[in-house]
Amino acid sequence: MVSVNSKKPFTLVFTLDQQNNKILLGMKKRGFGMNKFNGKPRCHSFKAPIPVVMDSLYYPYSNVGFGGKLEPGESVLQAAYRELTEEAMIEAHNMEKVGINLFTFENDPVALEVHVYVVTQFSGIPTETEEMRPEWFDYSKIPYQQMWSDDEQWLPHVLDGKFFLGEYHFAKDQKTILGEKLSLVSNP
Ligand code: 6OG
Repeated sequence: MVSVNSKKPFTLVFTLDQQNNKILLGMKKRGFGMNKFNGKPRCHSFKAPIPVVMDSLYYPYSNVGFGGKLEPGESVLQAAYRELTEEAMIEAHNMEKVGINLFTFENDPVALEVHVYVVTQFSGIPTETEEMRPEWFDYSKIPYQQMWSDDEQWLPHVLDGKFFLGEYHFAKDQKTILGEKLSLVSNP
């Protein structure tokens, strides 16, 4: 879809309470995706907070999953466990890979390769950290308007038990999707 010079790996973890159909999101308080709810991903080259040119009606908050970049010598899976503990203060007992997103941005040769995981068993109580404020949401009330624009397209399939491969090319405003491709795989 777009030519990139390099890909940087990130993790993004969604913790699910499958008995009650709830998903744990984090209000990101700083960094890339600040004021979005996320499962949690991160990128080195975008550490600076997004300037306030963001449309505050469109992104009043940033709700995200939990995750981030890899530390030296760390595998993607190890990073996923570590990030969830660092950001939500819980310890995952399982970690299932449910998809991969490749994010590219207008005029940026660096792509983000975000590995998405689901956790269904954990110990501890989600607790606010310097970076994130965790909150449980019903599957039917996920605040997509406060999340990255791509989430609404692939996250429902994750909740439906599918494995996905996504590619999203963003405009400079970091919310307009200029190009996209989503493939679903039932049994990878
Ligand atoms: P730090 O910068 O705090 O973590 N991330 C994205 N997540 C979604 N759903 N869509 C995007 O569209 C994203 N771009 C980045 C990956 C960055 C976190 O944000 C995620 C990381 O978990 C562009 O290290």
